[in-house]
Amino acid sequence: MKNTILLSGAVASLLITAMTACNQPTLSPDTQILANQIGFYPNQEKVIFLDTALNASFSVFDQNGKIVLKGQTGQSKLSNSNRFRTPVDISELKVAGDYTLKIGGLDYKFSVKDDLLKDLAVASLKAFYYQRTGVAIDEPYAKEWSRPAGHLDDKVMIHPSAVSKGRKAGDIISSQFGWYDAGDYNKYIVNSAYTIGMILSTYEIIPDYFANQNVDIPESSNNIPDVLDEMMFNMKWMLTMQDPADGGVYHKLTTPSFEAFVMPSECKQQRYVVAKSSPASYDFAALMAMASRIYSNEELYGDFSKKALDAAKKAYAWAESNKGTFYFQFKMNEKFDPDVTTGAYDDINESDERFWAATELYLASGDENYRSDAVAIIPNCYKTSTWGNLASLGQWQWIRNAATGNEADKEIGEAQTKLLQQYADSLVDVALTTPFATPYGGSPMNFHWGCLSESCANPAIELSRLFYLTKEQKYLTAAIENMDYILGRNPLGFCYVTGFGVNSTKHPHHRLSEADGIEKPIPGFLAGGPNGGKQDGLDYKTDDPELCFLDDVNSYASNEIAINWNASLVSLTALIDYFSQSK
Ligand code: 9MR
Ligand code: 9MR
Repeated sequence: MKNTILLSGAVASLLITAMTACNQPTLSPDTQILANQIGFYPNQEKVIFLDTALNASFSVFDQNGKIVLKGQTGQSKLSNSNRFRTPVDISELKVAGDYTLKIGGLDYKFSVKDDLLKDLAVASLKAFYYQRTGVAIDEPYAKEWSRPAGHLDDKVMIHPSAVSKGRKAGDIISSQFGWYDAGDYNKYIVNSAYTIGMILSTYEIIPDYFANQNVDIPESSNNIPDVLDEMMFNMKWMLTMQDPADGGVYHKLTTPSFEAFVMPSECKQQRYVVAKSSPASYDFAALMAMASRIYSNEELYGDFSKKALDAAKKAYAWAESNKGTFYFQFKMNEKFDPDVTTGAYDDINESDERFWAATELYLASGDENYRSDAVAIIPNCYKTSTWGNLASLGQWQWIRNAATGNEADKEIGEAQTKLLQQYADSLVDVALTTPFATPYGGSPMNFHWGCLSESCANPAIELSRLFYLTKEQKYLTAAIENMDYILGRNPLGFCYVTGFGVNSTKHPHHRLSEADGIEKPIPGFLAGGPNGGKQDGLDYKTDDPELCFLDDVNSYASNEIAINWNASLVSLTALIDYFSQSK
């Protein structure tokens, strides 16, 4: 039955009187109510779920105790973990305010407001500030999470795997700044390039949203959007990872093994740059070319743009003549000492990295050679990106370029838009079938390492991009549904972002949060999410992939945080917040 807004006429009131007169089933007091714990936008879909099967009427009260909406539960669906989920659709409530839902004898409080995700958008970007290496994280910006500088990286050693003309094993270079990758303290080129590429691609869609955002970082008072300052902090480090002898880019800067859970200033292990790789070099080339376009204002950024484009061309040229130079940590350790056992970001398919790089180099330079490299390997299907498969970063640029490019480019862009549309439509269709009525979460395959970013937020970013192009509401609605999932509309009723919601990640696998002696985790970080792979060997007490999550500091398979996952959160919150304003 369709919900009925009270005050909408005599017929509606009669109907409501009839409904309330019926005997209503009551819910057990421990029934979970599963919903976005931050709330809802006035003009967007609003659905709250019950963790059980129920057919009943409900009422929504405003703060004065007045009934503002009455309705009936929707159809219950069975989930993978064999539980019924029942939707309570309150979308017709369109006035900002604080409300109470009453159903089956239970109360649930929620708010409806504009700018709903504004604070989350700021916090998810501020998270990058907390990850900064080589500088003190100061009290005025960081509050209780301030800390002294660590990992100055002014004496980084050339690992024997990274030897080249002019740099022998054991030589010392400076490779300062940049962010910690994740829960660990290392810095990885592949993931850095991907992270910034994702965020800059969002910046390009809604630059005015970011121009108005104050993240409260040391650079906040300059004339540059905070997001561009924060990305620059890591790009400056990335530029030091290019071997001046030949343009190739070191795969990572790392300690031989992961540090203990201690603060950065207590870490003493020697740090190394290790082997150059072609995927890292292509990723670096792509990002630097992209940044050369976005940071082209010389008054604001000096000669960064020229330097970045030059670095991009050299990295691409190196990768072209060293195709297939993959990072095989195991093989590297057989040949060289010390052994390195930290994150590998190993990827043995580089055609997507090459495609992204050639695309960005073409857009930045106009050089036809890059264009033909890109066009020769342009994908014929569209799927959202991950750190290891980031073709859609390039495909999206062709789509954007359709509006301004020449006829031939326009044709390519339009063909790619069709592919994006097919992909987005498939996501919208899936949402009709899943227990939480979200595109994400219907299949056990959805729950893997980093899934909330890669399979939940990232598809939602593609949906938001298509909404931006078409203004078709169904795409934005589906994107918001996945955001709802992250923020509590899920089997565990859990909000997977630190510092937000009423029941959220408190013990992320994050050295900075764990070692600082502060009870609250650093806010604004997205956890990897439920992961049926259980690679950390912990006892999850269940085999249902959608439930394989532990808010435990040792759970690196489900509860780590990472810059690329936060790039998804930054992008999705900003896009949704921008597109959902009713003003
Ligand atoms: O802390 C490490 C985390 O950042 C990685 O994602 C994870 C997988 O590579 O490894 C974590 O480190 C663990 C290591 O692999 C095994 N010993 C325990 C370490 C800390 O929990
Ligand atoms: O995000 C990465 C995930 O896709 C891989 O399955 C996993 C194991 O190789 O590694 C993840 O990346 C980790 C990186 O290697 C080291 N820093 C922490 C990252 C997040 O767990």
